[in-house]
Amino acid sequence: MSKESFDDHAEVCENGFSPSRRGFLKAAAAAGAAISLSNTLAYGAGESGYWAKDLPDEKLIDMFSTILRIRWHERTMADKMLTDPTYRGYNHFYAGQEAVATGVCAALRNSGPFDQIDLVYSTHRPTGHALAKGVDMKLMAAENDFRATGLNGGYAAEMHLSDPSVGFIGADGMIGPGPVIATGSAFAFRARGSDQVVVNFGGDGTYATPHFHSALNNAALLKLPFIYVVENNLYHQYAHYSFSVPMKDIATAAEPYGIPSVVVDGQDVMQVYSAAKVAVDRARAGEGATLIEAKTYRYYNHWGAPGAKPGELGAFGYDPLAISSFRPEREVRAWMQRDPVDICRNTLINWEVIDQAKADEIEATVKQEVLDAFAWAAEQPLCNPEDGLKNVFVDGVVEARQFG
Ligand SMILES: Cc1ncc(C[n+]2csc(CCOP(=O)(O)OP(=O)(O)O)c2C)c(N)n1
Ligand SMILES: [Mg+2]
Repeated sequence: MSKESFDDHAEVCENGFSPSRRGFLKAAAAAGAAISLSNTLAYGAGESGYWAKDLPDEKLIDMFSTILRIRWHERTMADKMLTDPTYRGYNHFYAGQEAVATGVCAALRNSGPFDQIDLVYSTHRPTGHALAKGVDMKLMAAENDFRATGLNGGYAAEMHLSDPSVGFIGADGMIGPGPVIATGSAFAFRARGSDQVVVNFGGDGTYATPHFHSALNNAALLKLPFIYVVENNLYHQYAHYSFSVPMKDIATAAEPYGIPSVVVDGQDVMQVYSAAKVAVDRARAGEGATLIEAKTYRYYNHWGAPGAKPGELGAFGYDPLAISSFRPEREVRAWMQRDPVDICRNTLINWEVIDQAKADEIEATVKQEVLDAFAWAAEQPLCNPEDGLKNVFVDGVVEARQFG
């Protein structure tokens, strides 16, 4: 960042510690323009979505179905929270961000033996990542409602979901430490000579943690097969990201570490897939880490469904959990105009992969699958709260181990 553009931003901050969004974005745009993009990842002759055009029709349809599966899972769960007093589940909803998880996971190896599949480390907002990585929806729905037959016996729920069988190492309620653990896995792959790849998803809120920088530093020093996907949805909890990030594009943070980075439109699954494919190919080839920043937006409030109405997508207006109304309703509606479901559907129709009738048919099938998953989960036995610590501690003595 040039001194002038840094000063621009500093000036905005001086006009009261809380720069207005508009002021911040104006200064950040100037800063962004001054940033050298020499390390920006070149993907497909500069054409966004380039690599996706090579995909077989079935794979593209599969990506559309995944976006829809996430969308209807989130909507159905939000409606359950709003209307069913017996429902225990809760979630940090991922609706609006579906194209990010879908595009990234479509570029990964998601099935096969555990020593061959790629790993995903998720966040406190994990249900989209889980479904995109291949976690069974029924088992996840049961888990989120604390059912004994759920994915993790009903003891994990949303913020501790995990399914190693598909390489979904898990959700993580702590903001920050995930990427450091993820680089540990990437180091193990490198040490073993495996071509597996590790993806860490993190929000814009992770930038200001030491773990973000430690992970990038280690990934660069050790040339790890590691991809950090920053999902910049503009807010952490109820604060705009300008409160903790001094530049417009978090992707530029990779530059001092010598790691290539790219900013993608997180609402366009083809762009996300193409960037992820380039990053995965680099990592598998032993060329090291990549940082991808996906600009995106969440349609619901930070947690749960305050401000939402049953049957309607998104949450508007005042969030009683926030100190004040933290985002303008107009902003939510503007982002909903660039909806990842619509963008993917229109692309597939333009590419003559499907027509509108086929798109409707796929959506109807997905909706039914989601309803079936929630209906199945509701019939499952509940877990025993008394057994909550059963799988937390090991019985007996654990011998110290050292690998030679
Ligand atoms: C170490 C730690 N500090 C604070 C919190 C509380 N917290 C939960 S989510 C969140 C914000 C996360 O923002 P971001 O990374 O942008 O992800 P998003 O919620 O936007 O997906 C915070 C501060 C936490 N879970 N862990
Ligand atoms: Mg965020």
